[in-house]
Amino acid sequence: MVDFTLTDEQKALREMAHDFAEKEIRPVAWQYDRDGTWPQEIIEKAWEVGLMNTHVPEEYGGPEASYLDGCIIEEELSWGCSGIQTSLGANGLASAPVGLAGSDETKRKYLGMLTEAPKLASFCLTEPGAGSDVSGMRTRAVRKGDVYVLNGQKCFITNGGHADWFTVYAKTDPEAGHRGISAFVVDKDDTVIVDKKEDKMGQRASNTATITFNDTEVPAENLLGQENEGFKIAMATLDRTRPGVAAMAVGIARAAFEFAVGYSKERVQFGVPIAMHQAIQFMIADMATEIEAARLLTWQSAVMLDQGRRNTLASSHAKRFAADTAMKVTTDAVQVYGGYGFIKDYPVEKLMRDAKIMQLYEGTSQIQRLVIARETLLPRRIEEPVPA
Ligand code: COS
Repeated sequence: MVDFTLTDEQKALREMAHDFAEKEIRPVAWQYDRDGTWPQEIIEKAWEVGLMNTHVPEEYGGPEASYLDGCIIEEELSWGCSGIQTSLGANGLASAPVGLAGSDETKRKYLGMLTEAPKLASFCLTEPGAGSDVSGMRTRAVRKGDVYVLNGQKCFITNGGHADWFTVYAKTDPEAGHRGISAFVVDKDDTVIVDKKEDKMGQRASNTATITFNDTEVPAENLLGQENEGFKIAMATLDRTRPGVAAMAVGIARAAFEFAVGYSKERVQFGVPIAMHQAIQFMIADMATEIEAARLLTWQSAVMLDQGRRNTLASSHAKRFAADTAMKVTTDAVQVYGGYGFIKDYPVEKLMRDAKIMQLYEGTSQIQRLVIARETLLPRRIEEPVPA
């Protein structure tokens, strides 16, 4: 049976997340955007009420929420501010590879760190020379006795400046392309250098850093899965996190849509509120349809995960469509506001800047199309490193 109705628990969860977004995030969102303020207080409050680390299993101290529940939360918090939600949600990306391929001991230690205190972790995949082309990475991990020694640089790392540990991808066999990458959990220590805090166009309340590993020694037991299995762990991770990013894009789009609807009823031109003009009505109608469609694709990609099914295609559909929708809806919201939309005193230009990153991080809209094209034209059986 296909049922798009949320359970009473899910409705309560949505209400709780919305309430948090409205009371704790919205009142400071535009100021934090302007100043690039790190939302430490909000992180602590969100952790306290259980809006972080939602996928961590109960045995490691988490609430073990479903992927759909995660998406419901992410849409609401991102409606509040997607930059702040990026800071709140990045633990999910960093901890997914641990959940997928870590030993019980590794999970207990590192997932436990996140659930015992409001600590942060970062996912280190991208490098200055390896963005979409993951297998082009140059960070090296060399086994020396009981440790791996890591050297290299990762960039655009969310929460990098505040993380206590990192999931890091490095070449263990540089000649083997994607089959020569391994994944590790790395503790923050003196050999892990946070080089740079990026000054970004949008999502300015999130921290984005460059991280350099300088002869960083990682205990061999911190290898995730098997040696040279890192590429597949990264891909399986992104399959699991892209629905959440899609949900965030829906949240941004919904925020812009609500502002545009409200403004169109107040702003008078040619003697009537502009909502009376068909030119505006059609823009509002398209926004409404696209947001609904984006949410349905998002939920589908999450529910497939909850059912234990591989969701590579569905997750790329959702991420691509929701991100492009957020960009279009926020751009049109600025259009509805006219010249005022371009002014920082009004709320929508922030949303348009925030939306842009949705088409870039966790795989650009072009990479999602590439995945969709491959899955459509050349469907293949993909062996995951571990069961879903
Ligand atoms: N789950 C598990 N395994 C997967 C997979 C998935 N979703 N997708 C691919 N694989 C496996 C393939 O089966 C293949 O396995 P074999 O070695 O057994 O043949 C291997 O991984 C390589 O796959 P593919 O040939 O598709 O790799 P490409 O180098 O062509 O890269 C893209 C694929 C471009 C899709 C990948 O590099 C990518 O997603 N890039 C974007 C990265 C990204 O999102 N960066 C954002 C930063 S993270 S915030």
